[in-house]
Amino acid sequence: MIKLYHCRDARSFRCAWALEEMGLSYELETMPFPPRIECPDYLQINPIGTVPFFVDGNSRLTESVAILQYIVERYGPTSLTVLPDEPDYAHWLEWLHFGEATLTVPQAILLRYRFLKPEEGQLPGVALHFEKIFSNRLQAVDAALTGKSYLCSDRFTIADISVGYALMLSRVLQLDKYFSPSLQQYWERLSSRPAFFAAKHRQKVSAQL
Ligand SMILES: N[C@@H](CCC(=O)N[C@@H](CS)C(=O)NCC(=O)O)C(=O)O
Repeated sequence: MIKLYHCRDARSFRCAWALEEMGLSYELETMPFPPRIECPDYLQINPIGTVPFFVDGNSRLTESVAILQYIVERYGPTSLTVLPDEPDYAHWLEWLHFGEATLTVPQAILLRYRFLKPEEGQLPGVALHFEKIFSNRLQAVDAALTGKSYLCSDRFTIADISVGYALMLSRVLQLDKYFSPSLQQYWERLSSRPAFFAAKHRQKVSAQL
């Protein structure tokens, strides 16, 4: 049985969303954030204290995008992946990793220095700097979507989950003011998927256990 350690709306949401898209059964453990402080026993499970932590038999992963790749490759075939012999393969790999490395990392820094730290630890200048970096990078997503419903291969794939999570976090961080009308439509397209709703519902139920 797959087990996913999670915190509400953290990067582990990407993994829950993909598991729901694939229709796989899994156990979800939703912990208060940040787990390494709120659940010190969690460090016995994942010494770096982050979520996601994903367990499937002897396989253990802590990187949300690696987990997306694991899920589609281990449990496919599925249209959620793009194969090396498809024309959009390189483009797909780029967006898959862009979602975390290029979009979510500046968001996480902004979150830390604008919202999470106690007030005396906040660094408004650093947060603003990363807000500008993020809004600039968002324009690349907008450009890639010109004339398209999804980022790659004319279909929904895990690249959309990777980037879609950054759009979801943008709303929490009040960065959705940078969404163009077409980016807003893309976000609405992604977030109206039944699997997106199912993952949201699972995390809500799991947090109450
Ligand atoms: N690159 C990793 C980042 C994992 C990560 O930093 N997760 C955050 C939550 S979104 C976390 O656990 N932060 C808690 C902490 O650093 O203590 C991924 O994509 O999964």
